[in-house]
Formats: sequence, C-alpha cells, structure tokens
Amino acid sequence: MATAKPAEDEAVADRNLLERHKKPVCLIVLGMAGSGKTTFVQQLTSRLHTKNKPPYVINLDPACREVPYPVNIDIRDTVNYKEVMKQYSLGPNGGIVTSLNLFATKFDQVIKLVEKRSDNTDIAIFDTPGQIEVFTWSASGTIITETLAALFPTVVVYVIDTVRSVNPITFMSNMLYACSILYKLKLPFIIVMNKIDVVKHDYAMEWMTDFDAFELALSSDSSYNANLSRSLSLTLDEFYKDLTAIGFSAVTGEGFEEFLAAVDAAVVEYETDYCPEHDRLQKLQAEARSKDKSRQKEKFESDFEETNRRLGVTTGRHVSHRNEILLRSRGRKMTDRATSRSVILWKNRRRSNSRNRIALRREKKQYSPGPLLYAN
Ligand SMILES: Nc1nc2c(ncn2[C@@H]2O[C@H](COP(=O)(O)OP(=O)(O)O)[C@@H](O)[C@H]2O)c(=O)[nH]1
Ligand SMILES: [Mg+2]
Repeated sequence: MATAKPAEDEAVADRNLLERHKKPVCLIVLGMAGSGKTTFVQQLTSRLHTKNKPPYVINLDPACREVPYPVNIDIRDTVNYKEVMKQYSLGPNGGIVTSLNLFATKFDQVIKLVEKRSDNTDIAIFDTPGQIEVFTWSASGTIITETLAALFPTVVVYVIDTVRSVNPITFMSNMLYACSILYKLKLPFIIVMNKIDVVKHDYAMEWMTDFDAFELALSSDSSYNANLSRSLSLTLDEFYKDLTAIGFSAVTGEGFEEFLAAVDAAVVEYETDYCPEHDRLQKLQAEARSKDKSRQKEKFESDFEETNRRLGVTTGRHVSHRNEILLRSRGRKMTDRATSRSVILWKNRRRSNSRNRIALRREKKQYSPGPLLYAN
C-alpha cells in the first residue's frame, strides 16, 4: 500500500498536466502605464492572425477609451467604469479597482469561455489596466491570476519601456517592481523590452549581466538613489539569472518570433516548475483541511459525550436528544430572525429621518455589473 500511493499521486499529477497542456496558454500582460501593453497586445494579435492562429483576447482595462484590437471579452461591456465612480463616489484609481472587483465576480464565466476555445486557440491574451498596481496589488488581480494559473498554462509578460528606462535609476525601479511581481506570483516570467524601434535594449541587457556597466552608468550620480540602485543591482543578480528578457517593438513587430520562442520555453517551465509546486501545495492544503475537519468532529463528539455524561443522559437517547436540540434551536433561530427582520422593517418604515432616507436611496441605486458579453 505504501508504494502504491506515490504512483497514484504521480498519475493524478500527470493527468492534471495533460489536461492543462491541452488548454490555451494565458498571457497576462503587465507593465507601467504607457509602457505599451495595449499596443503590444494589438501587435501580437495581428501577427497571430496572420499566422492563422487567432488568439482569444480579453481586455481587463475598464478605463481605456478604445480597444485597438479585435477583442473577445471586454470588461467595459460588463462594467461601466464611470457609473461605478459616480455611484461609489470614487476617484479614477478606486473606480478601476472596484470595476475589476465587480468583474472578478463573473470570472468563472470567462474561464468557461476560454476553456471552450481549447480546441482551436493556442493563446489567450489578457490586457490589464494602465496603472499596474491596480492589478498586481488588488484582491481581484490576485484572484484572476491564481485562478488562471490553476487551470491553464499561465505566463506573466512584463512590458518595460526602453525609452524611459535609459535612466539607470528608473531602470532599477522598474526591475524592482518586476522582481516583486515575480516572487509574489511565482509564475513563468518574460520581460518584454518594448519600443526598440526608438531605443535598442542592448544597454538594459548589459546592465542585467554586467554589474560594472551598470555602475559606470551611475558613476556621475552620487545621490542616495544612485547608491541604493548600485547595491540593489548586486542583490538583483540572482533575479536577473532567472529572467527571460527579449527586445520587442509593439509598433513594427520586431522580436515577435523571439517572443513566441520565449513563450514556448515559459510553458515548459510552467509544467516542470510551477505545476508540481502548485499541486504539492494543493495536496498539503487538502490534507490540512481534512485533518482540521476530523479534529473538529472529534472535538464535537467528545464535547457532546462530556455534556451528556454531566447531564446524565444515556447514549440511547443521544439521537433523539440531539434532534430535539437541533429542532428547537432551528425553530428559535427562524423565529428570532423573522421577528428581528420585521422589527427592522417596521422601524425602517416608521423612521423618516433624512439619513435613513439617503441610505435607502443609495442602497436602491447600488451598482451591479451587467451580463458578461463576448464575441466568438
Ligand atoms: N515607438 C513606439 N511607441 C510605442 C510602442 N509601443 C507603444 N508605443 C506608444 O506608447 C504609448 C502608450 O502605449 P499603450 O499601448 O497605450 O500603453 P499602455 O498604457 O501600457 O497600454 C502610445 O502612444 C503608443 O503608441 C513601440 O513599440 N514603439
Ligand atoms: Mg493599455
């Protein structure tokens, strides 16, 4: 028996892997505002269409004016960002986060739609909101990413603006952000150094592999920021080793083939590194849950025995006694609930102060997202 269990586990893991393998690769495109995420998705989509491999494209940016690529699911069809801002009295960032939260409640439908396309789509692309932190540090961003990663081969594509990153301190901030996302999500990670039609990415590649070159770029600067960047560069050495970085132009499409090769390698990494770890953690969680359940059951039984012993109730009467208690408490709860509800209703009807009226009006206006619309 002891030898059969690992073999059984392996078979389950293999089956999970095979099922995930048949599904489209999900690319979650992240990056600072203006780094070129949307233009990158547009270029990728058009190139894949030319290759006769149309991707499934999902726009998760509720605040964008227009989507410049053929989109299959658009968050703007489900959630009205301006209305959310108005009704919840929010600013632009709060509006985007809340819209994403509302959309996340319907994400199971998105999953079903992507799954449905497994036979004829190799890639699903997720374009994210302009402000990166809206996605990376929000609960809905984490839910979306983790749900995708549990069901599909998922790769994070981090877009960096090579034009803005020529400043070594800006480059370092960008890399730190990338590093924090990589260690938070632990998913395969591709850095796309975008806009190489304007500035080539060679300088960035050199800074990532040669500390002296980075130090030279900082030599004229003796500020605190520069010193911090210098020491961080040494610390990030390990992180750079794990990275795949490619040059890309979202305008000309240069670097497209290299990007596809990086995606293939990332899928292998997902299968060999991420999945076994994910499955291991899931197993541990399931074991902990079942242990907890049995511990609770044991505790309940011993408490019950103890109470009966103290009350002098015989074991034969356990069932009827328990039923009686349950029935009585259920009845009491229902009547309690009913009476308290009627009291509240009565009070609400009676009370006519303005605060109550405003609260009621607001409640009535509570925004709810529309149905999920999608194009096939
Ligand atoms: N020259 C050049 N401009 C780009 C490139 N990618 C994006 N842009 C421009 O950068 C700006 C911001 O791009 P956008 O895709 O909206 O960025 P997002 O906020 O990350 O989605 C737009 O004006 C784009 O035309 C590129 O590869 N080369
Ligand atoms: Mg965008």
